[in-house]
Amino acid sequence: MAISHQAIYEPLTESTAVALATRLGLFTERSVLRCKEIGDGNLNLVFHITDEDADKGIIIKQALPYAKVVGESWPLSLKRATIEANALLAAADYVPTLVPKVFYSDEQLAITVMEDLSHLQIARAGLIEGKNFPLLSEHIGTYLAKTLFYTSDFGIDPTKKKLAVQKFINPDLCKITEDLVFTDPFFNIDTNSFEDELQHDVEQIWNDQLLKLEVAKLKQKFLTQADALLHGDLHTGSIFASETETKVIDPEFAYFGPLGFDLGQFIANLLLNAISRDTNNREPLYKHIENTWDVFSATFSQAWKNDAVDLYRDTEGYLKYVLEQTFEDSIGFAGCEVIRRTIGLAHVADLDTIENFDRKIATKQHALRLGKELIRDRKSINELPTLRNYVDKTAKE
Ligand code: SR1
Ligand code: MG
Repeated sequence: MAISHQAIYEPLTESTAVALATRLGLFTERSVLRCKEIGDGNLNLVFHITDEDADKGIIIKQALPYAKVVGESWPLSLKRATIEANALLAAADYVPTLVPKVFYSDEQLAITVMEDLSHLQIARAGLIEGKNFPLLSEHIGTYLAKTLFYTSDFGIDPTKKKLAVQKFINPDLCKITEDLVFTDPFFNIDTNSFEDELQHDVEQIWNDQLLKLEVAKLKQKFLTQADALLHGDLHTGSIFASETETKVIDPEFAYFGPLGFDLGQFIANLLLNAISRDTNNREPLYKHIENTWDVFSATFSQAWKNDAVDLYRDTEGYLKYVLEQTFEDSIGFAGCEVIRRTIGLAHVADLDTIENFDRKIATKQHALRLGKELIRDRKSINELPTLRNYVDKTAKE
């Protein structure tokens, strides 16, 4: 469905966004609409349109033809809006309560119109305030298990899967991750951004050939291993949450990639929040990390038992092998994410908003040591409860 097949791309303003919402019939003729551009991410415009009398709202998200965080010098394909709308629709097939409803999308205008989630809070912001969102890991473990299993060759016919791989080819956004997560932080490249006080720690990373070999292996998986349809950017800023609800948003980085990647990014962002807290407030984060895996592996195993399409499904040891490899990879990916969120282009507020400067630098040094250990030791970390020991053992030099 398109507004007009001749629609020509131009960035919306608050008033053209309202006109579009009215034209789409999403509000009544008599509605008095308010609109605010609320995009605080790195890439897109996000308009929140409300009809206060009817207590109703929508979100219109529009991709810009460049990365907002850098400016027009960094062009980006508008196709990511279609990828995002399609990824939300695909996830809704398996976890309809865990993603926003999509009302409309338009490829030419690069827009997605979706459910207003403003009654929820971005999980990262809430975690920084000290909230713990008790159902977060139950929901994300379920989201991951179902979206990953049912888009993989374990859950769908391999011919259908190859067609889906084609639909989600997403080179521009993958390139951002290839550079910003897997490459730039490990080399002296000018996208990196860190305090002078971290120069020595960062140079240690740039000079650590064994570490770089392990990151190269993880990058190779990201480049080549088309296991399942990933969210592709599953940090805590891509999740809306409350005490009772969780919604995964923003899958514009979606593509077919390795099973452990989304898990790793989610775990990493929980770890980053954990180390930003006092030691006695970290337990809820550790519990969330452990529960994410427990729910993921139980739900994935159940889906395998009920719905696996491959004749090898009953072969002793195969499911165990898949889960073990996913676990190991997720720990390595988590290590890369922890490092890039500390010294790369795109930081996290969990670390950057620590007010005391010395504590901020010490926490970032802790993050770098933790990230390195996760990458190096990912084969021997075989249970998530062990992660808290890694957080403790890397707390001090
Ligand atoms: C230029 S985009 C920077 C980062 O923001 C997105 O949310 C992704 O995490 C990306 O790496
Ligand atoms: Mg995003």
